[in-house]
Amino acid sequence: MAGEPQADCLFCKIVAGSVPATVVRETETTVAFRDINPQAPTHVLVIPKAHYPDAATLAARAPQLAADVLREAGEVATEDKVDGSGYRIVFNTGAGAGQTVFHAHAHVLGGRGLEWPPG
Ligand code: D5M
Repeated sequence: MAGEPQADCLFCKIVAGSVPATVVRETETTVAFRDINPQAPTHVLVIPKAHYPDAATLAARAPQLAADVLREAGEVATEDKVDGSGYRIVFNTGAGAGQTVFHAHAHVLGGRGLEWPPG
């Protein structure tokens, strides 16, 4: 069923606490934790606690939860003090775009200059 925990999902395991993560924020519906392979001084992942495979599916099936993820991305940027200099919220969607974990997540990147277009 949509949103149900998946036994083989790494981020569901982080939500459950069976895989450790450096959690920076948690709400009733979301968790934010530092990326294990940071690409910028601030590199935090914001995930819904419920399992959806990607951001588009999350937005279609649970729009309030998608809004929660976006709001938390902004809160992370404020807490890490990268909101003033500018930051990027990225949702890699599909393997061809670099998605490797198929549990919806926002990358929050900041603390350095960010080029456009991204690679
Ligand atoms: O992003 C998936 C991201 O997940 C990638 O930047 C590494 C990160 N990752 C993988 N395992 C962990 C753990 N255990 N903790 C924290 N971060 C992790 P994607 O957009 O799917 O490529």
